[in-house]
Amino acid sequence: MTEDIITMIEGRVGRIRLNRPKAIHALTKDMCSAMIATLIEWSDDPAVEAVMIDHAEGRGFCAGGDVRMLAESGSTDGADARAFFHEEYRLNHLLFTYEKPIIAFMDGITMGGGVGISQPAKYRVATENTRFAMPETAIGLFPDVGGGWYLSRLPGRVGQFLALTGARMDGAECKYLGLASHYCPSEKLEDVKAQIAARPDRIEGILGTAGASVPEARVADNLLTINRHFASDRLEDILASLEADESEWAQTELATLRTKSPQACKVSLRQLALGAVMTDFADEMRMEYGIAAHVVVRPDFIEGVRAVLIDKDNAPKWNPDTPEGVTDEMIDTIFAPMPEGEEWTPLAA
Ligand code: QUE
Repeated sequence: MTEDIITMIEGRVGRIRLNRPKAIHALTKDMCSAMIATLIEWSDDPAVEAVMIDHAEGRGFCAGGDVRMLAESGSTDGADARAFFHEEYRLNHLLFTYEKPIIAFMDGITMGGGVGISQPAKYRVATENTRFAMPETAIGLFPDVGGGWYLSRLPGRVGQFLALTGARMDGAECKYLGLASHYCPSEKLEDVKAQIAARPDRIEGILGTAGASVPEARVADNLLTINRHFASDRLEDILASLEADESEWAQTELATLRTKSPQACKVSLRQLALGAVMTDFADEMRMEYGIAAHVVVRPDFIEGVRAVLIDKDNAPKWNPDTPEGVTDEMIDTIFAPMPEGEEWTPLAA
């Protein structure tokens, strides 16, 4: 098994610690497999009453996934990329349906794949270090790992705003929006974890007591503006709404949106619209797997990873390079179900 995941039983709880500090604990397929194996083992182990997920050392909880590998795979046949997504989404779904309480500590960067392993937890602890985002439209991807489920269930149109712009939320904003269930200063985390390990029947009280006061959430001031400008599921409408608003906020968000992949933005809007009305999380993951399989072999993903993470010129050449260039037919193709026998399936119950 991989050394990038540390697992242990401490007191009455199981602990899963991400341990790949050189990549801000971004997830590899082996890390997902190791977490799945451990969670399955603990599911019928009476010595494990709850599971805590955090990161072992260094900054950040989890920066996402192994996107360089994904882009390399996407530039050939995409098989390794599909295998990664299949395993990662199985982990996301296992966490979502897990019978024992899970506590995720979002103490630092929590983006992409990190969101996928923290949002399904019943207890999601934010701190003053939390930097939450779904930044995938910057690399031609879309807010996967269940993003279509979580983001579409946020207040108003905040989810669409986060999906399209990749805006970062701090710990107070996460608490305000419900992305975090609790807020706790990082200096108290070690003590909180020790208390939970000793008394997992008192998680709620322990987190509540440690919580103290939450700083003000800046995003609260912009909610009405966000709801108004991001009201439509059509990218062209959102851009037109921002263009018509001369305020600094609108012009900044407009400039941000224009750097993102138009294809990725349109995919995200449809994904959230469909995810909003789903009643089974497995349906969301099945849909996302189909989207991912189509999107990884398209030019925007490979170009986005090149521009943002490899060459770091931050000058991606999107294809198509305008919202109007991305047709509904193109999006239909991306949302086409996988061929029979190639669909995503959850782990057997
Ligand atoms: C958009 C993304 C990702 C990103 C940057 C974006 C993403 C991701 C990473 C990332 C960051 C640091 C690492 C790493 C991956 O960055 O999904 O392995 O060490 O995983 O603008 O979607």
